[in-house]
Amino acid sequence: MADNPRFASAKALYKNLGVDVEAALKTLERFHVSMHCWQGDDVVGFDHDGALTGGIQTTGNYPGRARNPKELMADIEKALSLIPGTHRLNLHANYAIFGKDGFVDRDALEPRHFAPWVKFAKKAGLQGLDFNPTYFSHPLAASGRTLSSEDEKVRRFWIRHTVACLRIAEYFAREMGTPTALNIWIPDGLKDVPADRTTPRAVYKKSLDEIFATDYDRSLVEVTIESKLFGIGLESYTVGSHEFYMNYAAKNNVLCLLDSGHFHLSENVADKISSMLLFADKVAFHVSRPVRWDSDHVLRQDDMLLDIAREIALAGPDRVILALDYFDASINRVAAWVIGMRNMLKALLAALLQPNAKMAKLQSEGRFTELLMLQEEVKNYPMGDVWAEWCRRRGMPAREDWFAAVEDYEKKVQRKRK
Ligand code: RNT
Ligand code: ZN
Repeated sequence: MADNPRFASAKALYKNLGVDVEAALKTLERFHVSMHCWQGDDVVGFDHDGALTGGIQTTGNYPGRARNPKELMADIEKALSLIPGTHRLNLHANYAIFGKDGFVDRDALEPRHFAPWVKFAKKAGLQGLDFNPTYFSHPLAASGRTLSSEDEKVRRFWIRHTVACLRIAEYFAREMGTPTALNIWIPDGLKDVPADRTTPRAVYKKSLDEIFATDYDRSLVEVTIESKLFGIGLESYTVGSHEFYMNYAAKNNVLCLLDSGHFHLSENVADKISSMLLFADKVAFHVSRPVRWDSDHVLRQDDMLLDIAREIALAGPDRVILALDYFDASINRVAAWVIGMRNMLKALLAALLQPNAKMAKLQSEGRFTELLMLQEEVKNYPMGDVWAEWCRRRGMPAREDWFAAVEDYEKKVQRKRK
């Protein structure tokens, strides 16, 4: 079949620039983004009735929050039907599904509590499942300390929880046939100026050492550790800081996870990637959008995202573990997923459609005027026509017409949840 005229002309323009559009689309297909289940229900999960704690917060009360596994799965399925590509689902331990034999606490979770998710993932054609132990919204996290707790009973509970999660991650990987990323983020910190910064970090290091002393299959589970700058109510000190994890990862053969909302606002997360990858096989991401603080807004195609996507695209699909992490409760939650996922993919496509080798050569030859000129000119190339063609090939709505499906779903399904 002949290419549609807009795509054909875009392809010719890119060719002139030295960019192979079909090759870019092939590479784009190899990025499997892990979509975070927790956007659908405001990070509540299914294992408690209490508030969301741990220094994170959702704001807004748009109608239609998913309240149970069935609703959440239906919403995820609706979102996936509007997102081109083959992707992954990122689950948290508090999304365990308790059947007839009832509730178990987080330290006693087993693969069987996640069997319905595996069934769902296979049916939805997902590429794999990723996992996160949940160290927040739980009575034993109320002190603000989990794996760094100096209360041995509390610390032991969270160690058992993490080991249980390693087993569940192995189960996901075996079932899905792709490795599972298991991401550790603990909220531990202090509201006010610490008297002792060392002890909590030393305790936490000991806990991680104890966890990783258990055998787990490293070909199935890729452990990532996520740093943070501060949390709400924990503004002055975070145990799991960037330096803590960067050093821990380097010495213990696990991977760092960079959440783009977890750094000073003027810090450029994109700039970190090339350094990290000189010292590790992979780097993991929670792509988010901080607005004035770690606020977890839906991704926009802003400079931050484009810059991160460019570094990720240059590194290539095999060297990154890519997940999204935001939770906006003020807009339709299915749309929040669709907009964020499509924006991540659009940003990757924009990066892949740049004459990257040519621009690198200009830099190494010191031709900075020409480089600046080219970097700016490529911004106005017809990326949207290539995106539209990719969507068409994948049987997905290309432009704003996807929104009608979300509006319809909101009216017929989400608004009826009372
Ligand atoms: C919190 C971290 C963490 C969570 C999710 C729910 O600041 O970003 O990744 O958002 O695990
Ligand atoms: Zn995160």
